[in-house]
Amino acid sequence: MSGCKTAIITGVNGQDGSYLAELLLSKGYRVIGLKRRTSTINTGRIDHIYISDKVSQAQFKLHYYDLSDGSAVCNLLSKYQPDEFYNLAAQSHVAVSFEIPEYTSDGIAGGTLKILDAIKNISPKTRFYQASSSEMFGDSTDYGSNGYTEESRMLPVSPYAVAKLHAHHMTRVYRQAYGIHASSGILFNHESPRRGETFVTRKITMAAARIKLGLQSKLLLGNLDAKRDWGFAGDYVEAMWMMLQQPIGDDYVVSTGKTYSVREFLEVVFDHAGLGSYEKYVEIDPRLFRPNEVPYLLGDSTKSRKLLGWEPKTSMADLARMMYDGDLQLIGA
Ligand code: NAP
Ligand code: F7E
Repeated sequence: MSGCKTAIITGVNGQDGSYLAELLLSKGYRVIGLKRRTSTINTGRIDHIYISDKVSQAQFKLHYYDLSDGSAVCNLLSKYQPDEFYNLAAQSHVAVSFEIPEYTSDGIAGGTLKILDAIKNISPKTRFYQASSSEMFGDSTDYGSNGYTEESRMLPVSPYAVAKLHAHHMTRVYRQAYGIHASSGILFNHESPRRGETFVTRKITMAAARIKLGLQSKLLLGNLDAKRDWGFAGDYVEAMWMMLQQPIGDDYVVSTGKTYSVREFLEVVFDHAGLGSYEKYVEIDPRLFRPNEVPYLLGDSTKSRKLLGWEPKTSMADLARMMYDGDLQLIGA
């Protein structure tokens, strides 16, 4: 396809990959989505794009890929010479990373390095986006009243976060050493009706919907006191794209600037569901506590707001209600 931009997205069938693919297609991009092979079909979040009459086969293509496969990246970069490359693939569950640290680390740290090095050698004009994470701040106390900034000290406390920090620094190294247009988005937690079902927000909204429909009576959870800066994934993919439209690559915090506990998220959902107090349904399961916990996350996205012109549009309460309503419809259908 000539005349339009081409973007490669790893993890295209994940939560963010699906929203980003929609955004880029709406802007006229050709999107090359990379997904790994699984024994059961895992394209539920992108099937609507794949079968849409409005999106041609040439505009949206899928290829198999794995973060461990450097030759696949080289082949795809040679074939497409993309304008932009968004690296969203990851074993993204923090608790799981304590059980499979080597796999998590190899994929995130090693996989990102493979991509950066392939861009340097094969397609150096390709602009690169790395999905960095607020988890990298860990339990660092280096934040002000508005939260962590791009300059705050990072003290990761999980294998996932250490691997993300490796990839984050490697992105900066390739930017500085080789002049690659490479950016890291330090994204704080972002959720949606497409959120994976084992993350706490979706676990809560699905359980509340099932309780409402009489299909479930209890919800087992871990630490209710952890605080997170929760935004909407649909808003956050816009910031990813904006980063790659800047004259040079850089690091950007993307967050709402408001933080709430898991307990507060529960209260909003159970109130919206008309179920009364969550305490009637929630039981604390010690198995769901992590060996290390990130107690508090609040992001200061002043730089993104000023330089990118980005703004979050969705409050935690609106997000919680959107997710519950989506689950009620899904489960009740
Ligand atoms: P997600 O829903 O878990 O999606 C991750 C994607 O990566 C999925 O498509 C998954 O495929 C794919 N993947 C996993 N391991 C892979 C491997 N070895 N090779 C190739 N693909 C692999 O995550 P998300 O919420 O969309 O997040 C997108 C990225 O942003 C991730 O890198 C995550 O770590 C990072 N991040 C997320 C948040 C957040 O709050 N959502 C915040 C900061 C950073 P399967 O479907 O086959 O598993
Ligand atoms: O946990 C607590 C848990 O798994 C949030 C990923 O997208 O955001 C995400 O990581 C909090 C933690 O997200 C349960 O202990 C209590 O304090 O939804 P989560 P996360 O660990 O913050 C960051 C930015 C990423 O980069 C990651 O990829 O909720 N919590 N009870 C629980 N968490 C889960 N999953 N399940 C529970 O039952």
